Amino acid sequence: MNITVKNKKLNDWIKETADMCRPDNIYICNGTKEEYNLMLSKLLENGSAIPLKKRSNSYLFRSDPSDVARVEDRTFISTSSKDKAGPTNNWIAPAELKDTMKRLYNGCMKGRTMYVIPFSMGPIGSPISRIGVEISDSPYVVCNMHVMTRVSSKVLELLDRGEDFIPCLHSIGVPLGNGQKDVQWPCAPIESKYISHFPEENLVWSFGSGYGGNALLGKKCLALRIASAIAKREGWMAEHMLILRLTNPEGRQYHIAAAFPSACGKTNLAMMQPSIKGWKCECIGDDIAWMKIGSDGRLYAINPESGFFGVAPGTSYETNPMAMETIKENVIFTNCALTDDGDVWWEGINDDVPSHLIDWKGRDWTPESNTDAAHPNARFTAPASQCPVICKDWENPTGVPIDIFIFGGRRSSVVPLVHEAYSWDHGVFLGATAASETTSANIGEVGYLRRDPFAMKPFCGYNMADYFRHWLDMGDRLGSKAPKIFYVNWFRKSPDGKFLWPGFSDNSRVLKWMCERVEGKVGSLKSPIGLLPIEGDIDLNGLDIPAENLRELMKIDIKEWRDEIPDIEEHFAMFGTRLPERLKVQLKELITRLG
Ligand code: TSX
Ligand code: MN
Repeated sequence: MNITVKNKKLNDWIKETADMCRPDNIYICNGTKEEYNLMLSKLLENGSAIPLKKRSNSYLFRSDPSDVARVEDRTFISTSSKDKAGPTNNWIAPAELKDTMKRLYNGCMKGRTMYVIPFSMGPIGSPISRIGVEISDSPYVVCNMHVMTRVSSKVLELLDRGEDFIPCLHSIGVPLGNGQKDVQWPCAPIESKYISHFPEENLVWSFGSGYGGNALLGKKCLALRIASAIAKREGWMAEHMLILRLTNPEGRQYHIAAAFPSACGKTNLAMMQPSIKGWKCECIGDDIAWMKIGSDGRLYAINPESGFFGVAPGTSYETNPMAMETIKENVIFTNCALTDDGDVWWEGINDDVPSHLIDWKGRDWTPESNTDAAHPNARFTAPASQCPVICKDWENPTGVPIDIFIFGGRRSSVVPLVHEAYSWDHGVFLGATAASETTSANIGEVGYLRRDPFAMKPFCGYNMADYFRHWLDMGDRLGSKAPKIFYVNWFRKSPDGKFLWPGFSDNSRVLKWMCERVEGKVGSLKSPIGLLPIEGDIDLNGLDIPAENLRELMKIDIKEWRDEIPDIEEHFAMFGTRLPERLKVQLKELITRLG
């Protein structure tokens, strides 16, 4: 061991874990550049990292083809009773799951180094931040954690002074025999992968995968699943939301937090640059928001992460120029294609397709190949500080006061461009019933409607019905200071299958309308599903869009909406008697308004 640790809980845990996993060495991380370079030199040496000539200090990794995404059916919320995990989570009793996993962990780090990674989610020392420690046998995980979280000896100092932490244990699950050569991306077979959460004791155990959310335990495991359970107990919120700041031409700032299911362009919205004159947009976070009620009674949000772990395919100067600028240097790419001149490439990056590439599986690829060159879930890991429009307050320990919540989904019909909730309870109903049509980016059948309440279905660390209740409780506490709630759909299509709304930068027009609603500058029209913009109130200056398109975008078809009801009822039925009465009331009122 390279450093002595004074925190007793941490020391005991390191010893206990080493006794179980039996690594050859133990290394305590300090988050320095030298340490990052040391990890990379190991990864370069065994051929796991490919240096990119075209991007300074940037590397490409290729995962095992079986280890390319989060594994939802291998993800467990292990609470004392199945009811506490609820109908949207996989559950195994803690004793049984620990027993199974201890057998897997037994000797799993032989021939490897065990890295102890102390990290802070949120600015170090912020009252909203939390400390975690990840133990992992993957140097790739160490590098990614350096970018995505605050890994630092300052965190160790806080621990030494007795601060508590959330233990996150990770192993790729591939011990090495004496002198055995490592493979490029070691991982365990799917049936021995486990992404386990013990929210009653603030503990994460992950085994068998080296990829993203399965392995970078500060993100989905700690900052969403464990944090959502802590937040419920302590009266705050851990949400799957981007955070942005909009500034109007008079300099008034509005802070927006927005939740979208996958494949809706959340990172694109987080870094969006307005097309309307005089309005400014800055990014605070693209994935997770932790929010607490401040002494003034308003809701304050921080981004617990320090980097972007973004989906590469589809990212371009057209869809997200600020992301493209962010990923020019100091980036870890995973499962992208490699160009002959030493750059990365992916589907949708630009219009010219190279005549030759090495694909994400390491094979020669040409435009005639009928496979993707980059994996659809290929990623970039980049420091948030490199984003040209990162907000100067993105690391403010107090957070930013949220004015507006947005929920959304991808719907080719039925749902209008924007509507506003009648009340907090109605807004919670909109979040609880949020739905998106599946795309090729999802697994399973394309184009069917999937309910993803608050975009939290894969990330809520306890019973989703109790989570709905928590949202209602937060509204009661916030009272008149509660953010306004809106629902958007950028993806409505005309009967001939064309997108009706230009999206991207022009979404600023919709956000502007929301801000003017907050100010009371514009009115609204009552409809059965919520409040709609009055014609002329959404700023369409400089936008060439037929009036007919706009009417189509805002159209509420009563029959189509009545047809939605059975699906919402079925969705709610899953939660049984645990579903809050106030959401049943919202459903009844919607049915009544639809007549
Ligand atoms: O991210 C998207 N956003 C949010 C941007 C801030 N995408 C990409 C989704 C895939 C992840 C969108 N796609 C958006 C959007 O608002 N809208 C659409 C649909 C669309 C696609 C192409 C066009 C228009 C709309 N092109 C032209 O109109 C030329
Ligand atoms: Mn996410």
